[in-house]
Amino acid sequence: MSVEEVKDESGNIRIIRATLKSGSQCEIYTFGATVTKFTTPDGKDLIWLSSTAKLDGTKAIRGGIPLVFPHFGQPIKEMPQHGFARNNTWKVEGTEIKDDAFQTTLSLDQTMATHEAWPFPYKLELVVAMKDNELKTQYIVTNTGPESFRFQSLQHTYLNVADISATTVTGLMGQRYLDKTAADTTLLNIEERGAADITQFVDRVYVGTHLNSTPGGVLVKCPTGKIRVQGSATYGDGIAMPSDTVMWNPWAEKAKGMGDFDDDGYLKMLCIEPGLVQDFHMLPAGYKANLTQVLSFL
Ligand code: TA6
Repeated sequence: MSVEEVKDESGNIRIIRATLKSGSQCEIYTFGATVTKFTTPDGKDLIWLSSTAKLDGTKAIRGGIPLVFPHFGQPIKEMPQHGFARNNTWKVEGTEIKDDAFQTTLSLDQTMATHEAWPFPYKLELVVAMKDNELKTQYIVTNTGPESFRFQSLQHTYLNVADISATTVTGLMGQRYLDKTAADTTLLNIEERGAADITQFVDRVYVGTHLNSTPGGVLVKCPTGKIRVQGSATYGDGIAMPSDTVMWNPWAEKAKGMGDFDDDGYLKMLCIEPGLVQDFHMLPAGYKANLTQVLSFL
């Protein structure tokens, strides 16, 4: 097993690469604390990364698991889409590796990144824990200031499904969702399909899914294999709270319209994104909100 830290000319860590004894690998850019790779012992790439993604810090990385905070989309017009967590360099707090497990923690706070439209003291932490066939990412928001603030957070996970036409998603039947492609994006629809397929542009927020309450989470069956996505959230000292799940595939036209998204990338990826995004959440002074994702290769 090994941990490689790629540093810039100032000696700051830019990339962390870890390999377990089994051969499982993960890669994390300190820019945005963006996980860009997770491969299993038999070489299955679970994470999709656009070949045209900017990896030089000039914009958020297209692919991997970008982190959204303090808003999802652009409800605060003065702030960039999806906030500032994904386009700033985080600090590596610590790393440990054993034969069969790797863990690292990265952090960001208001002394490193903030915005006048959202001027609150905060701390973000991303705890990445890799085992042979599992990648757990805990995304923790802490209000370190004297007053409550409102926020949204999300793990914008790009899965490598290899072929979207041979991909189905199970575990969402009966869940209510907002359809951002519809004329009325405020309507709550019901997912009626046991095994949802993706055959066009899809952008929807399944609300209150609290994925770890779904038996076995959401299961993505695709040529890469069976990928389980479990999302859950706790508040304060571990009070379970409902979390949401975003499903997104831009499809052909929108993929072509993004300079950092491979034109045919929509055929190989699907975003399944655990988040706290249906609306803003209030976080009192001193409180934490922990949004956890567990990616498992079954
Ligand atoms: O994944 C949901 C979403 O909000 C989509 O509406 C789309 O905008 C996507 O995020 C990508 O956003 P980005 O700013 O990374 O291009």
